[in-house]
Amino acid sequence: MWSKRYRGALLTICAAMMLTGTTAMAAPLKSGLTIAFVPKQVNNPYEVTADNGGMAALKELGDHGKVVGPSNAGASSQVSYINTLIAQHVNAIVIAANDAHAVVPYLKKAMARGIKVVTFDSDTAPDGRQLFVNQATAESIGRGQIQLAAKLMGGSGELAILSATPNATNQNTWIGWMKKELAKPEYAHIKLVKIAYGNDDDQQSFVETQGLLEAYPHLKAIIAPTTVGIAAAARYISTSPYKGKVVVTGLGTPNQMREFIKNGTVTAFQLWDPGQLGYLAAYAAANLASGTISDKPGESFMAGKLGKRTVGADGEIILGPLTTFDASNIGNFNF
Ligand code: RAM
Repeated sequence: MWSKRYRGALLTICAAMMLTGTTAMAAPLKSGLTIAFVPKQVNNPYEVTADNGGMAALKELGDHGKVVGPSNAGASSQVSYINTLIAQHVNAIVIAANDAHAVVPYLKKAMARGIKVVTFDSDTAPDGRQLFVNQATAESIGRGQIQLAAKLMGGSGELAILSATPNATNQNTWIGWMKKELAKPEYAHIKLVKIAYGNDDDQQSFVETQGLLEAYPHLKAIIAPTTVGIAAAARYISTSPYKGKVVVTGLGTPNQMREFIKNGTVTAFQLWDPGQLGYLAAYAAANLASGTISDKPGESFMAGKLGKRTVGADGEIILGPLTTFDASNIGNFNF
């Protein structure tokens, strides 16, 4: 039997542990902060879901959230919005950058005036922000896309990539990892023939798909690592003689891809939950603006329903692993 003294000591330790736990959970966040989300473009369903996730988090926290941004993903399209947010002196800017460098001088100006800057989805050069909330590691996304495409292609044939804009930091980083994965001997029979850019514009992505199929009559697969591109490519192929012959895969939202899985144009594609990405970015920004974290690796914070998150190297915070969607699980997702 345990002695009375031993039991007493145990109780004290448990109480101390509970207290510490409670203190960590109830981080002293400021409330009433104004935090602005600047998406790549406001009319992209992926970005809308991400921003909605951010707004939901800010509501939970008692902060004021707003979304402002351009309708095209051009390199400098976000600059005027950043300038306005500086003039309004918001507490934090959460931005999916359209270019790694074009926005940096303006974000630096914001930071110099005490505005916290968090990138999410698409990063800037590291000096343009304090934290980057990344959907998954760029390596896992890039390699994962090739592994899935290779399986769908049966291990051989010509492959093309239909990307977003030529300057998109996220797509370019993923494509870099795709090339590294393709260099492995197991992909010796897969040839990357072209990288095309649909600029995250539906119509342009549709036309680029047509162009790829005309230019490469033996094309076996298209990877579109953009939700806009994959939906446009699938739509083009769904009513063409290539349906069932040319593989279309990449990164897509289940809601935009559902009909193409159903009609057999697409077998499988990948993504993460964009709503959760925005949600995590909002919590990171609120913590940064409250001073509960800075940009130091190893610092952690509570991100509401997503639990405890930790700042990694270069101020990067990772949401989680990729999900692969196909006919067996797409019904479970609604975004
Ligand atoms: C598009 C955008 C976004 C990207 C997704 C996968 O919606 O380019 O930045 O993360 O696709």
